Amino acid sequence: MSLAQSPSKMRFLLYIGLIIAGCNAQQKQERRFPDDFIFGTATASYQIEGGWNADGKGENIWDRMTHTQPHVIKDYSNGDIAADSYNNYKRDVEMMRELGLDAYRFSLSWSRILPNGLSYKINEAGVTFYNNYINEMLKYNITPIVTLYHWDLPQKLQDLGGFINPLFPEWFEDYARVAYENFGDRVKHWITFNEPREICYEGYGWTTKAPLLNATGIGTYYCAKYLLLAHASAYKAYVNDFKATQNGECGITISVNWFGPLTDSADDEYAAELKRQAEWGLYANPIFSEDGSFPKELSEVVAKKSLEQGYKKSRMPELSDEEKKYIRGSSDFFGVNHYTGAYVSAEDNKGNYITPSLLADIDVGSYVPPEWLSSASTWLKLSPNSLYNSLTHLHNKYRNVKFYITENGWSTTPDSGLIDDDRVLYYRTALNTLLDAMEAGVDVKGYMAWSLMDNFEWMEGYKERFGLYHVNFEDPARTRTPRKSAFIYKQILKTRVIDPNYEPATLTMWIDEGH
Ligand code: GBH
Repeated sequence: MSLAQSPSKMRFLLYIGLIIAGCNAQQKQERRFPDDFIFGTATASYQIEGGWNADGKGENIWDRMTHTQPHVIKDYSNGDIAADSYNNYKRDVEMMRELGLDAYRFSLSWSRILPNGLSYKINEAGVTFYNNYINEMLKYNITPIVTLYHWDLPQKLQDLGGFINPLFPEWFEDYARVAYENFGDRVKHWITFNEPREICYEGYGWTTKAPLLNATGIGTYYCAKYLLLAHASAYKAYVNDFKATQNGECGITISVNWFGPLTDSADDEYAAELKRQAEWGLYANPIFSEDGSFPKELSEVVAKKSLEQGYKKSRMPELSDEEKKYIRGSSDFFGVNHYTGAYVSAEDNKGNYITPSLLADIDVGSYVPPEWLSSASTWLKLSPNSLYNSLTHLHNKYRNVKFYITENGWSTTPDSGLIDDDRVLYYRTALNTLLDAMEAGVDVKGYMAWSLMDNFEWMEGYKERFGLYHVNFEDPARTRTPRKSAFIYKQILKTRVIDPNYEPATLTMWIDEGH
């Protein structure tokens, strides 16, 4: 008798099938983000606000650079108007409600609040703008997460040497206090700096960010030292004078891409370790490690090469025991900006370096498999598991640290339309490996997608788009339109589950009840 002729056997198999399906569903159910996990999106002041000289705002290093050297920006553009969030902030918050965000990470423009950078003169209109923005979020239960510094240093402070001036920590602490005093009754999550590597290496040690200092070999290391002291000063100011009454937390955000060895040879392992130390260990080690020093192997190679090059002492400054103690432990959380990864080799694909620099100091090569999916940005590929590898590595290295993913995202070209399936694939992949990391025991409290909307992408101008919402920069109203990825992200937030098959029925947005 065949199966089809036996109804009872059929019923039995069907029943077993249902149990298996049920177990699978249950397993899927377990791959949930916890209810108290914070989902948000991130932006930065210069990239979205515009209003570059509105209502008393002072000039910053991006205003100065884009106005005096427009050719350094790919499309000769600037952030004078950007997405005009200075005037569109209510629409921004409406988008947050459409997505159902728990939180929104944005940064304060230092020179909008303190036009000269110094705290003796407060621009009240700037304070009012941020009060309005924050209050509008709070009206709808959206938690503000505030970055004090996302690259737009007041020009007056740059004129005095910026991060390389030993007074920098004092200036930054004074500014941080103004922010805590004015917004700390409502803001409970503070991030001092966004991406020290991009500030110090790209801005001071190279020419891929303002102020294009190109002080190769020295700028990066001195900037790192004073940035860390400034971070610690702002952290201590919060802990000593605000935390008891305001009850918030304060940390730092560091860019952590994953660098693993190309082969398992000892040389490649060492090369990868050097690369990680140069990329983020330089900034993370003094804060999160137990000994509080600059990373060992990196310090050794810089010292060795400096002597070989005829310097009397290492180009990397020391941290005194007192300074180490001051910096160590100065963060309530580790904010991770993660985008991609690469393999590192001791021998292959190395650069040809003429002058001393951070890259010449480590002198390693990197390799990106050609099959990794490419975005609109040359540096950004979909590297499978790189978020998982980064988080588990940091978790093992710096014990008991709690993490937020403060940025993660994907770029498309300006003309690529609203159907952004690559971005959808990127987010689903990243969020799945984030769940893997959490299941492996990494304490991650939240995740911010970069970015809420298209914005001024630094040296790339408006040529690369990271938004869940498309922004029409040709339109004076800077109209914002959700991409497909916005609907996918919304669904993940709502269900706390990544459904690989979910497709939005329409690309028309709405606000759910209660948002
Ligand atoms: C983040 O940096 C920033 O915090 C954010 O403001 C930015 O919009 C976002 O990424 C997207 O780029 O072109 O080869 O010179 C991420 C780290 C470091 C990635 C600089 C791009 C340029 C490499 N970024 N890097 S290259």
